[in-house]
Amino acid sequence: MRLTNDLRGALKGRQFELYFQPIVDLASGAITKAEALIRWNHPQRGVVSPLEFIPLAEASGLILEIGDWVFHEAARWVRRWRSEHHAEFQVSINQSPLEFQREGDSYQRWLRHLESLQLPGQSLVVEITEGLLLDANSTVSDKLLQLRDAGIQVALDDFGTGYSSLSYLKKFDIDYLKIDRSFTRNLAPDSSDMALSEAIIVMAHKLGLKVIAEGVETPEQRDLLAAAGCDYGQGYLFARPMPAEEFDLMLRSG
Ligand code: G
Ligand code: G
Ligand code: MN
Ligand code: NA
Repeated sequence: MRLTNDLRGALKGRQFELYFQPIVDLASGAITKAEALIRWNHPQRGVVSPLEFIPLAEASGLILEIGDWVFHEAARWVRRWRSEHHAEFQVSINQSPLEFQREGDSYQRWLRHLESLQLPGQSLVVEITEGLLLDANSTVSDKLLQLRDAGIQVALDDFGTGYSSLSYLKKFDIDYLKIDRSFTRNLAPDSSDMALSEAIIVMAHKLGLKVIAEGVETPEQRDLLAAAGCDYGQGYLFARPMPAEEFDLMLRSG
């Protein structure tokens, strides 16, 4: 397929760009984290969504190189933001199920790279989806342990959309739950989505996890989440995903 062919040249051609979206501490309003989101600036088609090219990258095996590129870019920027903005700043990166289950010593190499930058593992969070944990095989458990050994944290993305079994939450060491934006969208006092969000937050806290609400678009949603004890918010209310330089300027301007 032509797009897959183009994808092969995209890394060398420097056509990928890492965007960042702020994650806000709801109690203080401070930006203490960011999610890294990849973009492909295709020379003819313009911006291609990861929803379109990540599956192609997985099918062709290119996902491994792309994932490494994302990691290196994320590490470069989090180093800067930890030294210039907030000492505990974290950047989260997304890993698709196939990518997460890839063979090899990737986290060992990542850890060595972080060490060379004098960054602790806690600078990074890896976002995975709950489906991966539901039918967790030994590769998945092993990868989670490797991350843990490296000090890299783990977030469960799109939480609440997938499965009803929650037993994996006690089985695996997870640091963050990201409440899916389908819950945030219809938040209102006494709504069922409000009840579900509150229940997720209480459960997460009892298990020692922090909660990030995705898709926060209005001050009302932010206030309801904050009142429910949600730790962090992310969404268009605060900012859309933006190029790293722009994100850097935003942090500098306070
Ligand atoms: O930012 P946007 O809405 O375009 O992201 C669309 C989807 O692509 C999201 O599900 C997101 O998790 C995924 N995605 C974004 N960046 C990356 C990445 O670097 N690697 C992987 N595997 N998925 C990503
Ligand atoms: O699957 P994942 O949660 O990684 O994807 C994050 C996606 O959500 C990104 O594509 C990002 O662009 C999108 N996004 C971020 N904030 C908002 C928001 O407030 N509203 C909507 N509709 N999408 C958002
Ligand atoms: Mn995500
Ligand atoms: Na999500």
